[in-house]
Amino acid sequence: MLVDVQDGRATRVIGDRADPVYQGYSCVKGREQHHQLTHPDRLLHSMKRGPDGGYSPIPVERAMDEIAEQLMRIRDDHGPRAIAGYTGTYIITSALNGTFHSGLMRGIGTSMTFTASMIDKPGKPIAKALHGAWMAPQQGYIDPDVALLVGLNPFVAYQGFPLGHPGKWLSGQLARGMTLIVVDPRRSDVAKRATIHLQVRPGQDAVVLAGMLRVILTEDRCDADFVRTHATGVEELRRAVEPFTPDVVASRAGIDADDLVRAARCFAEARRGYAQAGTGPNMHGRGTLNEYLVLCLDTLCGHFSRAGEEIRNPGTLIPTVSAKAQARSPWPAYGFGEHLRVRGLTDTVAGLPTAALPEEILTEGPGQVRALISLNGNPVAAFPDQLLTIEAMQALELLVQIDPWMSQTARFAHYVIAPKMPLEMAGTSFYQDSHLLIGNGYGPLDPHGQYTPAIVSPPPGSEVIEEWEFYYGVATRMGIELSVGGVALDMTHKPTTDDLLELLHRGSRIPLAEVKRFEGGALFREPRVVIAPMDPGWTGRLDVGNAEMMADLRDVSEEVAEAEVDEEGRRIFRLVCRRLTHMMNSAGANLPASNHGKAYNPAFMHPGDLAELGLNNGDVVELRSARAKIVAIVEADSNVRRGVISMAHSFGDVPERDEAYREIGSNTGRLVAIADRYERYSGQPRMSNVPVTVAPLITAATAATSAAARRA
Ligand SMILES: Nc1nc2c(c(=O)[nH]1)N[C@H]1C(S)=C(S)[C@@H](COP(=O)(O)OP(=O)(O)OC[C@H]3O[C@@H](n4cnc5c(=O)[nH]c(N)nc54)[C@H](O)[C@@H]3O)O[C@H]1N2
Ligand SMILES: Nc1nc2c(c(=O)[nH]1)N[C@H]1C(S)=C(S)[C@@H](COP(=O)(O)OP(=O)(O)OC[C@H]3O[C@@H](n4cnc5c(=O)[nH]c(N)nc54)[C@H](O)[C@@H]3O)O[C@H]1N2
Ligand SMILES: [Mo]
Repeated sequence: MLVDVQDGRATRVIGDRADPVYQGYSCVKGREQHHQLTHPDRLLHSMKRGPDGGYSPIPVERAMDEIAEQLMRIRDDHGPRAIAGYTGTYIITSALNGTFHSGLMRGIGTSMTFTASMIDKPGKPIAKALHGAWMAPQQGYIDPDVALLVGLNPFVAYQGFPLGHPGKWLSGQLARGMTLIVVDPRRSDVAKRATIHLQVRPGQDAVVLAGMLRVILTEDRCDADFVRTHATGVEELRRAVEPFTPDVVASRAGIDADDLVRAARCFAEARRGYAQAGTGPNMHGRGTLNEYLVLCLDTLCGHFSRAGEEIRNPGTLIPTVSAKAQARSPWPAYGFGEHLRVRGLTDTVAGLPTAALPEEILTEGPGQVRALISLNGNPVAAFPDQLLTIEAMQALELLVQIDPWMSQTARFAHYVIAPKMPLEMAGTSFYQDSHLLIGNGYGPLDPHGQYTPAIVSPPPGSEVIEEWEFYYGVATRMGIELSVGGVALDMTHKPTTDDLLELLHRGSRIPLAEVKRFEGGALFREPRVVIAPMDPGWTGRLDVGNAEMMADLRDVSEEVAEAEVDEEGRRIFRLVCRRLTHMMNSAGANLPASNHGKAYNPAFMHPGDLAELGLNNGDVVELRSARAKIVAIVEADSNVRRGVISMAHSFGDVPERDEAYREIGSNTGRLVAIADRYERYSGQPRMSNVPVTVAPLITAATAATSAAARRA
């Protein structure tokens, strides 16, 4: 990005055309970020809640004194497990956040650390462990002849295509002859450009993917050599997908049988390609199975890079990866480490089940969580089952929220620590590289690295700190030693951010000092990394027939359709997740221009459904699930499948503020019940494909009249 600075203030942020990855492309949230630095609502001081519930500024050193003291007391009285940590999506504000947060938790002696990944796509790492992994990159974004996107939308959310300009990339690939297959109940931005769009009924992804696998297996369209050498479990998979004939899939998923067969053939015929699943298929209670079936598709088709090929992006600010053209057999996915006290849930390769954190706070007895340090996330806005989450936040003896805003969660916190924001801190492109390790579909195509110094100072008169400084300050007071990059920190003389970044990137493929020489970042192609051949006698295999996954498939094949009307004869709709361009989950509401005057999250519905319900665009309705109800404003969108309501999450606030739905939107997480079809691996409940009924509340016409009356 290019930032204009006048009199020490950032006045404009735009994309940098000279940047090799983004080529000038930027998203509206990035372009408007400078408005946040001086926004009147930004916290310029840390805050402490008083006995009356009101907040007043507190010097941050004193806040750290008090927090450290309370943490030590809680640990002494109840043991380290009573202290938990949570990190959310804005962890990417600094490359140092993850290291410092987990360092403090380790020092405290608790393993109760939770992340947003577990209410996102936990199925990805869990499925990978059940399936095994190729020890070199997948073909992924490099010259694919086919791309299969299951419930994700790169034009808005920037996942599913390589980092950079999504439209330019797709146009280039389509011109090369790539086939784009999209599976989505909504004709999303990316579905509009698809070669084949399977506009499925939500919640039926496993059915569709199993159907595609069945076509590929019965028509012998596998990459036979690859499968013979590197995979096992094919016969188990063949048996498990047998019930998913094209006709069964067509009737269950509400698509055309011929389209399914065509999609499967296109996918298998392509020489190179990739399949990727997004939040859609991860949030309806079968995320792990869906991710597993996606991996099986790529494995059967041999979509992996081979010996002698060069790794196009071996990472820049991470140690050099070694790559071999061989399979790593599966490894334990869950069932180890910390055992939660609820629902038999355990630690997993993706982390602890975040959906169960509120229950861990509310369940009495030894080990009960009493303190929470919440960094870069917003539980009250984003967690499934908002009402339970609120109850849990209220029950905490100590809640520390690190947030530049009095967010939904900050308003339950005992202390809110006011942080610096990205343009005020030095940083590196570390997360780009660390995301490469997640697997197919993350990170830039080419090895890009960047260091940026702080661009502006925080507003005059403010007292804001970098997130790591909070962790360092608390650790010092608790007598905990922290380390970065394996090097113990001097806990008496505070290091600088640059010192710490040096440590974090120790041993990286490109030394940080080298990256720093290129203002605005550069590509670092040398030294190149070539994929080595399989070790002699290597026996590792990818498993496409994992017993638990096959059992889950059997469950799916036996599932009976859920009711389409409730006891009172009201039609049941399916509320599905989606993202909006101007928001990043709960964040972005205070960016002035980007919401085009619409601060709420509309409930997008097909015009035919609106007509059937006697509703008009802009009418206010009540959406009711088995768990709770919210108020929403409907908006006609013919791209949404009939029977589906498409609505963004993390809007709205506590029930007391429900009346302000037009100004702050409504919280879809409130409609989610914590134990509704939750996954036994990740504990993630059904957060999409939620059954809801729709009841009219206020017509658009009445709403306009009363708004006019209010103004008058
Ligand atoms: N119903 C439903 N629920 C969902 C989803 C869904 O699709 N449907 N999606 C899920 C997904 S995928 C995710 S990842 C989670 C997200 O869950 P979270 O990560 O917990 O939620 P965010 O809203 O991303 O939290 C970001 C927080 O960072 C704060 N913040 C903003 N800027 C800064 C900054 O510069 N510094 C610091 N320190 N903080 C900052 C924001 O104010 C906000 O409080 O939500 C999940 N919840
Ligand atoms: N602008 C913007 N960008 C973001 C975010 C944001 O809030 N705003 N959030 C970030 C985060 S935390 C994440 S995790 C990523 C998520 O990135 P994506 O997963 O790409 O998220 P969405 O754009 O919501 O796309 C999900 C799609 O799934 C579809 N869908 C819903 N239910 C189903 C289903 O049952 N089956 C199928 N096949 N599809 C279904 C929806 O219609 C939607 O088009 O985006 C990130 N980027
Ligand atoms: Mo996410």
